[in-house]
Amino acid sequence: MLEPVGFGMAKRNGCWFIICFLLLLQATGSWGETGYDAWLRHQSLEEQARLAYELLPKLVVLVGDSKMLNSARDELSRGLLGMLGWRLSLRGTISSEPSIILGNSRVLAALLPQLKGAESLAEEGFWLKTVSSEGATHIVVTGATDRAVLYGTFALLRKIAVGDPVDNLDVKQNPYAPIRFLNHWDNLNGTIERGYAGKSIFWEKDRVSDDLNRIRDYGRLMASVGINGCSINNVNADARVITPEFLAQIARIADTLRPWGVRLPVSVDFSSPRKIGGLDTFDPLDPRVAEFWKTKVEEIYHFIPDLAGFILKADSEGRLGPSAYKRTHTDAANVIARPLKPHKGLLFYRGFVYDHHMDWRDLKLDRAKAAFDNFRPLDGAFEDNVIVQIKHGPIDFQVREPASPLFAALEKTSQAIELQITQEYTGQQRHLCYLVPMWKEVLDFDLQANGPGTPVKALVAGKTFRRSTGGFVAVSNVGRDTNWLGHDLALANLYGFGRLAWDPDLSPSQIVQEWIRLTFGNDERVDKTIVDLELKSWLAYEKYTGPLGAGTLTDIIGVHYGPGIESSERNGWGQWHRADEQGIGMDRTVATGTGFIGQYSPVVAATFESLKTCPDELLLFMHHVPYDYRLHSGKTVIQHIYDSHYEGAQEAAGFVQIWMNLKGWIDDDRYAAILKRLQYQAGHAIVWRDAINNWFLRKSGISDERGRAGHFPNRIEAENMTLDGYSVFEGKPWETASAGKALQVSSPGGQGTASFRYSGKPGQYDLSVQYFDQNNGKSSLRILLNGREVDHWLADESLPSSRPDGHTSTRRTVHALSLTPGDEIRIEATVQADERACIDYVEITPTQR
Ligand code: GCW
Repeated sequence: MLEPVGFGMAKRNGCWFIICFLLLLQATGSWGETGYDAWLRHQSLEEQARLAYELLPKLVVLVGDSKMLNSARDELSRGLLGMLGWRLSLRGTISSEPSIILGNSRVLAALLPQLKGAESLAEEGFWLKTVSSEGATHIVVTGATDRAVLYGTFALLRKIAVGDPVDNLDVKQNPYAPIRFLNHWDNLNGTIERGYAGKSIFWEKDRVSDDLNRIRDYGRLMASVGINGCSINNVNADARVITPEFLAQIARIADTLRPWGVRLPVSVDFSSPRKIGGLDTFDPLDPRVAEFWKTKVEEIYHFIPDLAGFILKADSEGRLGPSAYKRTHTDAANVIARPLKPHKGLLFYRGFVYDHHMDWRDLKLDRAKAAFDNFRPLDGAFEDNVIVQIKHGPIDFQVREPASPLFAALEKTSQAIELQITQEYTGQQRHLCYLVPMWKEVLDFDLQANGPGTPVKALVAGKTFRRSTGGFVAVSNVGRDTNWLGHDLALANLYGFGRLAWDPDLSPSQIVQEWIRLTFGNDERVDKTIVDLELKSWLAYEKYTGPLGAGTLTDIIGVHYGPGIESSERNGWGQWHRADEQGIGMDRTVATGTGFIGQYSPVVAATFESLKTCPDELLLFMHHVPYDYRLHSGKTVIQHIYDSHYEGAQEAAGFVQIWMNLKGWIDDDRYAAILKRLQYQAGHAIVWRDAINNWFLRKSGISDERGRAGHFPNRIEAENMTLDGYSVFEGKPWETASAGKALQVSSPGGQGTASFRYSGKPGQYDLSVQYFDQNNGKSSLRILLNGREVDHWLADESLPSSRPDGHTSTRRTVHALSLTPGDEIRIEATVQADERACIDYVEITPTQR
């Protein structure tokens, strides 16, 4: 259809009052959605689409009785009421009346012989099947377990929501892997480590949140995409979490999520025996420690009988671990895993173990090698209920990394891949970055563990080496923001993770298309526009942050958000890119470098080792090359750096234009919220572009052959304006302020004015002010043209820094100003608290028509 949402039906019916009503809603801006329902809006279908489902039975028969089955029935009722406007009748027995039958196959197969074949389903696999019985046609939603029935119900609803036919159904689906978990890095005080959408939904002031509704609704979202486990506390665990006081509270969350088929694992502190157990040791080989874990596990299962197990981060980033007693990771894992076994509990042992005090001067040291070096020698020594949970790349969720070689190196140990939905290094949900294409590349990457045909997905799911368990984990970190992740479009990552974990053979575009239809409706224009944006977003982000595998060139020892090119160097954290005057990149070759490449199987290693075959996008991850080294594309490295940053920032600016095509086609609230984020992103992409290009220009001394880097003809540096109450300061790091300098109001609580006279050609221009919106105050700013105010605003964003730097640099644009030479442009600022209304520059560009 080619009309804005809601209007087509109204016109066809000639219901002018509906049109008027919608217009009124639009005019008052109340035609909006909050994003809370995410992809489970069950929004009323267009009349035409509804017709296709007219023959669907209006009776639901629930065979069996369990919380999960009840969830399935309730969701079906809610969904069909929302989408088709029907109130379903409910019954407990199959009759000659057509019905939608929900029940697990153990019970149903006895009643319906047509369900022969259900035995081939995996534990959580479902079957949607149309059957005829006693002259009536039924739709059966079944599976081996009630959880499977729940998944099947959501699958049926999804079909209807996106307009797929549901007659003659015979759809069987098994999940690809048994483990499909989310992790949350929530602290008991309600803060979230690397969370970008408000406080914890699980915790508040050292207690489990009183509001369990939000958690229940989250459970519903998880179930709808097949997520079957969810941890609720940080892997940097607080030892108190397994004391009775907390266990009683966590049990309430377990009760809330159980009807959605979601089980809890709890993150534990390895030094718990000492911290909360009254022992003077946590040595895993000490019998008292073993006894502590045994008793603890019994106690926990008393509170939560279906606990999924524990997660353990040990010997990593300052967390205590077995090394304190010169013990191994197997000693540590097994002492906890053993008592879990009788309860079918799992121990997720994190593979993210590395030394963060490495000597950066030693060119042979390499953090990327750590996971393999630590765990490969222990393969076969773990209890079989231990899962080594491995981050997808060898470093840490950078914008581009190769697949971790450890996946192929564990043959006798179960494993899970750890992905990150929360965009720690990929724009923190202020930037759009659809990560499914990145995950997909990693999952499909053939590590050739024992010859070709061993992609990462098969390895982690336990298919390659026939492990009994394994799968997919992602760090979600949703928060209390109404729309869960802060950016409405970031929810495609949460949805996408669930769908990929269920079926990693789905394509990124299939997944996002499905998500868009569920989230915004079935309009083709909306669909195409958002698919386009989402699919471009990761590569655009990579282009303006860290191309060629150098890593996200962010402030790695700080908040991991804005540019901070040198922050990774000259410290022990090991996220080195080793850029200097001559060249850039980590030499990880076997021949001359750290030897990391040798951790891959021979064929894969050979591809990475040779400059001839190493793909450009991973070049600087694997090799150190001079700036004038020519890529396969024919460009030099340095020119690629310049070009890609301009391209990336240009694409980010284009996202705003693309989005603006949807005005009136989706609800106003989400339209405006997304527009605001995209506009911000476009401005911040310029900050990234300039910081990185200027830094490399200065470092390499090689100019941009297209003359852009370091030249900003439309820019008026703030430090060159006429100042009153403002003073100049040096940017820190220098590349995060244009020309290395910016202005701050001189006195706290004071005022400042910066002005200049326009000296260009007369015409219509957009005027952008690049300023710093710190999180420690709310300055007010205005722009005056010849004494007349043309814009004013409050610098009240909560960007992640209290200083004027690459995290807080942001821009405000006034469009279509008529300027003539000699015009006075003045910025006036009044500061509040510790923020100093810092300004970097003004840019004046012709208005695009
Ligand atoms: O990337 C790092 C994050 C830490 C996190 C750690 C981990 C929970 O910056 O915040 O700690 O990874 O995965 O353990």
